[in-house]
This record gives sequence, structure tokens and C-alpha cells, in this order.
Amino acid sequence: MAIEPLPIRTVESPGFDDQRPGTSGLRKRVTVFQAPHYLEHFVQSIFDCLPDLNGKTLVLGGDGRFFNREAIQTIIRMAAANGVGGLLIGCGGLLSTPAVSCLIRKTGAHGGIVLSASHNPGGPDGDFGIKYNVGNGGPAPERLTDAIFARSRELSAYRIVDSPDLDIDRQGVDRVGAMEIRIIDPVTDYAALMETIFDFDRIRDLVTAPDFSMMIDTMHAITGPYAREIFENRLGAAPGTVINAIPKPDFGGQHPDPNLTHARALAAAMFGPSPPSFGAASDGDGDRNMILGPRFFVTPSDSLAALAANAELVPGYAAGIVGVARSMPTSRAVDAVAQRRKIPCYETPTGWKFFGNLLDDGRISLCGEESFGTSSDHLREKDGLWAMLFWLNILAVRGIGIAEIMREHWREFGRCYYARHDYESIDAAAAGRLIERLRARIPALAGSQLGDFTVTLADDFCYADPVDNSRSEHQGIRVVFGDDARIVFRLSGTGTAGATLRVYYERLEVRPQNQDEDVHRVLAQLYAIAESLAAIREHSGRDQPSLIT
Ligand code: G16
Repeated sequence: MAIEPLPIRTVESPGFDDQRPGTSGLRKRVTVFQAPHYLEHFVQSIFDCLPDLNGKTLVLGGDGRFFNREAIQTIIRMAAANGVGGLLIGCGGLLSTPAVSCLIRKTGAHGGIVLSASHNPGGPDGDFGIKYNVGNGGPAPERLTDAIFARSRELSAYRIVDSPDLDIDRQGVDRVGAMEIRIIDPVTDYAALMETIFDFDRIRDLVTAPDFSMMIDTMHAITGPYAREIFENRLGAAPGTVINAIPKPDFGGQHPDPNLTHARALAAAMFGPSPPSFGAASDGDGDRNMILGPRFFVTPSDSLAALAANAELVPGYAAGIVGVARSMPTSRAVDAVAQRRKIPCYETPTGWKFFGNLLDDGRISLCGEESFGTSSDHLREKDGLWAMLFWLNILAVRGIGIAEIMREHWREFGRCYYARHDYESIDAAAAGRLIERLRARIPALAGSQLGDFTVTLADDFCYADPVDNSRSEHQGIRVVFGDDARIVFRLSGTGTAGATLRVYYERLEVRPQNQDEDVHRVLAQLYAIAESLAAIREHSGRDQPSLIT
């Protein structure tokens, strides 16, 4: 029997000119998204930029933050009005970002909508976000996000059907008009993918050994149910290994950002009197990770380099890795591994979307960023839990601890001392002036001597994608001191208030006897150089960064 289509209502929108997607989708305060028509306007802009959408299936889910459920109901009604053929929704409206990527790829869905503001705080006064992922499972490339923004500026109405709220808490098949909706378990497909990559038997032996203990902090965010299923149920880790495991709309009032400042309980345990053998944390939507050993912090840049150096120990990468990529501000630690292995290493702008072409084209197997993200060709998103399993698989095979693995790594490849200073929520105009001033100084910098360092390159990073030849300009100011050191300045594309200045520092130390120093002592001279170049205090109005990672 033919299904009667629901009447479509066309609703006038007042128009919005602030819907430009940032580094990772549109992120704003919850209150902005709650304004009448705001979410609908952006969703219609997305749909209007997908010419082949009619009859296709989309994956839909989010990290469970405040406004997730309301947004899902709205998107269901709009999808039905825009000819979407089917929706695949995580039960409870929940899906981690890597799980969305996994589902798009596994089911051949046309794309997916991810509802998250990642590591930004949640709750009624926190942030919300929305991002479109394309058919390869990855974030929409810049040409699509640019088109969505352009559409949002001209759009004057959106389409929606009137239908009651759908029960998203019960698995099964439902319909809104002609559109089929499948509510699925959020964890099953992702967990099955992990079992194809890692040696679960070996990891199980490790994590159930009497002398091994671990703590996984999922920060009251989306990874909780995934981590419980994988670590506790499938790998036999002790119940309670996963802490803060229940996703909450306000992340328990915490900032779901996996670093030593915000993952407080984990950091206290790992740097306390009897630390577990392995510690890890993940963020709001499950794509970031932090890896810790007993009293030992692995920088995200080092983590990427160590995974690359040890990749063949993991079944999924046993045949070898074809190439690696890192975002420009990520330390050059992985470059050294690539050079030794004679595989290409690509330097991309900040933003996971820039890895998509390299992965699709088979140029790289692993990629990562200083912002606590690593992943591989198994998906087109960064993947926090994957990184934890990767480390556990390496530990299980090598039979030594994290600190030993990293110290050996530094002896072989050198240590890139690394720190990032964030000046959050500063005046946007002043931040712009700081970057302009640096830009103006670039031509005179090359060849100049700054303290102990000689500038070998100073530029405003521009990326030419080797696959589609697209160009992305103004991606951050680089001041490079040969292989010795580097300072990078850029403005964040994920903040929701004012501007956030990020200053990234790295310094290479190849002498083993100098590889166990205090990172901030080693970088102190670079901090002073950055201040003299950019007058950070004057522009930011701050004496200190608000966050150091
Ligand atoms: C997003 C992007 C990452 C980027 C990070 C920080 O991560 O996916 O590629 O490195 O933001 O970007 P920015 O320095 O511009 O704030 P997430 O985890 O927030 O989605």
C-alpha cells in the first residue's frame, strides 16, 4: 500500500548571517541554537547543498549534550520534508563522532549529521554544534562548508512536516511519512570494527593480568557506553575501569576536554602515589584522546609518532603503513619516523577534513593532530577509543610500559619538547591585530637571529591539496628555526566567544642525556621570543595563557 506523504510546511526564516562553519562544523552557544528558526535554517542550508539527497539514507546522532534530543526531533521532521529516504539514528539520539563515520562507511549511507560541540562544555549555558559528514564518513570538505555558508546567507524559508515526536529510546524501525527510521544500538557496529583491527585476545591477556591496571575517563560524555562495552565487557577489564561513564547533558558540569587540566580525576590518579599502568581519557563526542602512563604524559604529537613507529605490531597495520599526515601545528615528531621509514609525511591545515582526500587516495594510513586527535584509514574521523586500543595493543606485544616506549622512541628519533598556550575568549579585534602584525613582519624575519635561533622560514601557511588541488590560505603563522625549533601562531576555529589565540612551541632534542628535562624550562626561550614577536600580553590583555597543553 502506498504511503501517504505528509503535508510539507514551508516556514519563513528571518535569515542569519553568522552560520559560517568553523574548523569543525557550526558551533555556538546553546541559547543561539535555541533561537526560533536558527537550527532549522542551518539544516535547510545543508540539505540544499546536497543535490542527490532524494531517497537517500543519512546517519544521525550526537554526543547527548543539552539540546541533542530536541535537535534530533527537528532534523527528523525536516529530513522527511526534504525527501530523505531513511535515517539511521543511535538509540537515545546517541552516537560518537567516530561511530557516525563507521556507520556511514559500513552502510553506504549518503552522509551523516553529527550533533556535538566536541570538547566544549555543555548544558543550557554551554555550547552546541552541528556538522555534516559526507559519504566517505568524514567531515564535509571546505568547498561544501563554504557552499553551506553561502546558502545560509540567502535562504529565506525552510521545509518541515508536522509529526509527533518519535520515540528514539527504543530500537526498531519506524516511519515519518514515507521516510524509514531505524533506531540502532550506537555501540555494536563500532565495537565490531575495533575487533577487526586489534588483537583482542592479546589485549585481554594484558588488561586482566594481575600486575596491570588501568583507568579510562570518559568524562560523562559519549565514549562511556563504548568504553564499558569494549574494555569491561569484551576485554574483561575490572568493572569500574571506566570512570565518569554515564553520558550527561551537561557532562556533570565538567569541561569534557581530555587534557591534564580538565580530566582531573584521571590526572590525580595517574600522578598520585600508586598510579595505574595505563590511563586514558576521551572528549565530549569521543574523537579525542589523552594517553598517560604512570606519572607520564604522552603529548598527542608524540603519540602519533609512537603509533607510526610501532604500527606493524597491530594486526590492522601489520602490512605496513603507506604514509602519515599531521596538522601543521602538530610537532614534527612523526616526520622523523616517516623519514626513517621512507614513507611520505603530509602537513595539512588544522581540521580533520583535510585528511580525507589523503586517506581516500590511499596516500596515508595514519594521521593526527596536536589537539589530542589520532586516527587511521579505518574511518574518516579521529577516534579516541581506537587510539587507546592501539596503545594497549602495543603494550601487550612489547611487554614494557608507556614511559619506556617513549624514552626508547626519543633515543631513536629525538624528542620534540612541545607545548601549546591558549589565550581563550580574548577580544576578537585585538587577536586579529596580533595576527596582522605578525603577517606584516614575515618578510623581514627569514634569516634573522632570535636569541639562540636562526629563522629559516617564516610564512602564513598555505596548503595545496595534492589530490584535488584546492588551496587553503592563512592557516597560521609559522616561524621555523630549521629542525631545531618552531613557533606557530593561529586563531582557533572552534571557540564560541571572542577569539582564542593558540601559540604552539616545539624544540627538538637529539641528545639522550637531555631528553628528561622539564618541558617549560626547555621551551622558555621560545616563549620569550613569541612574546617579543607578537606582543601577546598587550594584545590579549593577559599575563598568562588560560590553558597550557
Ligand atoms: C576540531 C577539529 C580538529 C582541530 C580542533 C582544534 O576538533 O576536528 O581538527 O584540531 O578542532 O581546532 P582549533 O584549533 O581551530 O580550535 P574537535 O575535537 O573539537 O572536533
